[in-house]
Amino acid sequence: MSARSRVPVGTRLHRFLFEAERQYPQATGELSALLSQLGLAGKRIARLLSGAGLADQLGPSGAVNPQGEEQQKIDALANEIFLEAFSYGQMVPTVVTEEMELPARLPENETAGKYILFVDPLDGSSNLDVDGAVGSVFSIRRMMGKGPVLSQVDLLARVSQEQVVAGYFVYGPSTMLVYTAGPRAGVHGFTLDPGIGEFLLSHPDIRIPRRGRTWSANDGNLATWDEGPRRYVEALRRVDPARGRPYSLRYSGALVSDVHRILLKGGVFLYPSGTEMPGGKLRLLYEAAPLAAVVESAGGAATDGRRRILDVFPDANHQRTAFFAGSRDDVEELEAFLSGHAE
Ligand code: P6P
Repeated sequence: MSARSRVPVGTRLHRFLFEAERQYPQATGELSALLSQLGLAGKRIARLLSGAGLADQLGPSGAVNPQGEEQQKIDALANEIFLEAFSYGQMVPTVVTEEMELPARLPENETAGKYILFVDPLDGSSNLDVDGAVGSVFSIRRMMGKGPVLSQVDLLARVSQEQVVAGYFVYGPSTMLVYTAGPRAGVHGFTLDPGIGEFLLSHPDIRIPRRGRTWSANDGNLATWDEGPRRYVEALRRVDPARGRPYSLRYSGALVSDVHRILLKGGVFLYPSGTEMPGGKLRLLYEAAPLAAVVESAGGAATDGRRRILDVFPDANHQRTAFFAGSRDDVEELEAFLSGHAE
């Protein structure tokens, strides 16, 4: 029996991982250790967010992040929380984070650490001023270079190379952890019980519906999009009962929240390139790639419009990408528009 069938809803994350590792005699326990450190960061950020409005932690920090965007105070705090969570444990000597131009080095782990954490500590933080859902996105990959400093070998490797865990926290009415340890391991969702400070299994073995009824994108940018995605959305809007159309638009402006909805309910998320964002807006390494890993492990698809996101070889830590992800049939149809084979 797989671990999934062995542990019921409500099982603690630690027990779930214990049962999952029993399936693999060669398991080292490192995945459990990494997820435990990730879980600590998620819990601390959830607690931070719950009172941010009262502690004058909202609003701009006065700094600008590597993307040239105004950094929110809370972005900097969330970044520190991730760095602290991995500062020990001899696992992660290097962190590529949206909030820092260069990779952060964690000196205590430089003798033995062999994993790189790629993280967007707090995505969609501008939603916080209006108490909207936000998220953290992470991917952890095993180093191939000699380390501890991120080498070109690791930087230029395919984004899914040696990826041991990828996922996100979504901080909404509840706080959830959703992760995949690879296509064969499935996607599992855990909900934080703040009363005991534990993530409990709430969504075992998430499978994305093959087709949905919603599309998620910033409709205000439509006129600036490349032609393919624009014509696809126009098709989604047409009345076509046989195809369950028109689809409904659901867009919060926080990537994690929007993709989480698509993961559970089906449909398609689009952030295309266009005249305003020629290379797309979303970051490849710590936004698109981890979410693509989750969506694909749940049976969906994720592309940059030309190839699977997980097949992309990056050129730089903070590079951006066009991003389309969701139900397999919906993405397949979108790709026909992108390639000009559909009207
Ligand atoms: P727009 C938030 O700033 C973010 O990076 C993602 O969370 C979100 O999907 C996107 O940007 C929203 O961008 O152009 O619609 O405001």
